[in-house]
Amino acid sequence: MASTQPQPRGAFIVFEGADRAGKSTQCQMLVEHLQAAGVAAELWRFPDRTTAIGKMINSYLTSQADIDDAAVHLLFSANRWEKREELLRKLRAGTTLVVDRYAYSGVAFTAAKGAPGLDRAWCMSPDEGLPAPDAVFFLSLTVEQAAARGGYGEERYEKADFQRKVLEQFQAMRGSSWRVIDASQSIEDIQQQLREQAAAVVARCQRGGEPIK
Ligand code: T5A
Ligand code: NA
Repeated sequence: MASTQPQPRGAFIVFEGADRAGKSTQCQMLVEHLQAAGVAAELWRFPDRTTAIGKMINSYLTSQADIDDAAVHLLFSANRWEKREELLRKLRAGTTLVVDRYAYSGVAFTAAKGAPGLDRAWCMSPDEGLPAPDAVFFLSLTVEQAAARGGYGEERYEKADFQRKVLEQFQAMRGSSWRVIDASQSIEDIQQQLREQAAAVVARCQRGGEPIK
């Protein structure tokens, strides 16, 4: 009979939040902290702009290419699917993955467009079957607070009205694995809270998390 004993493995931690909430800053700091504490950990990000699909996504985000809304949504999802095997391999080998954006961004940004036929249910379907994270750290920041951070950048989605709709979509997806962190605090205060939360998730997975699928 196959063993159903939980196996020790790495933790799958995802960071989400609207643009400029501080995700990349905090992910980087958290991975360095985990590594310094002797935890095997890697920083990943989506979109992964280094792959062939990722290069198409980058052209779209920087407005060098126009791509149909449904088609680009499927590209963002495909960019996660092409990393799935490696992601599972790393987690099973005991490496904790700290991932800067994942499928929730995929759903939130496309559904926020309000395009006919591209409702949240449609947006979620291509990501069905991807591994589910052990924890989602949602960095919560209002559009006004984000704008006070020097404003949005030049990329396609970095507009206040659109970001408001993105935040509504994220709000509708909050689940039991989500931890909402007030991202208007200082970088150090946020990091301290994230370290405590991450330590608990990593320890749980090291003891033997639920099998990752
Ligand atoms: N997207 C993504 C989709 O449409 N579908 C998908 O499936 C996926 C995965 C690119 C775009 O792609 C979309 C969403 C995005 O629009 P990206 O490459 O992750 O996604 O976006 P970036 O532009 O790199 O990152 P963000 O704009 O989201 O910013 P971050 O990472 O949240 O913020 P960060 O850390 O770079 O900080 C922003 C600024 O604020 C300062 C930092 O120093 C920096 O200047 N800052 C703070 N200032 C004050 N207090 C704090 N606590 C601060 N923390 C950071
Ligand atoms: Na970022």
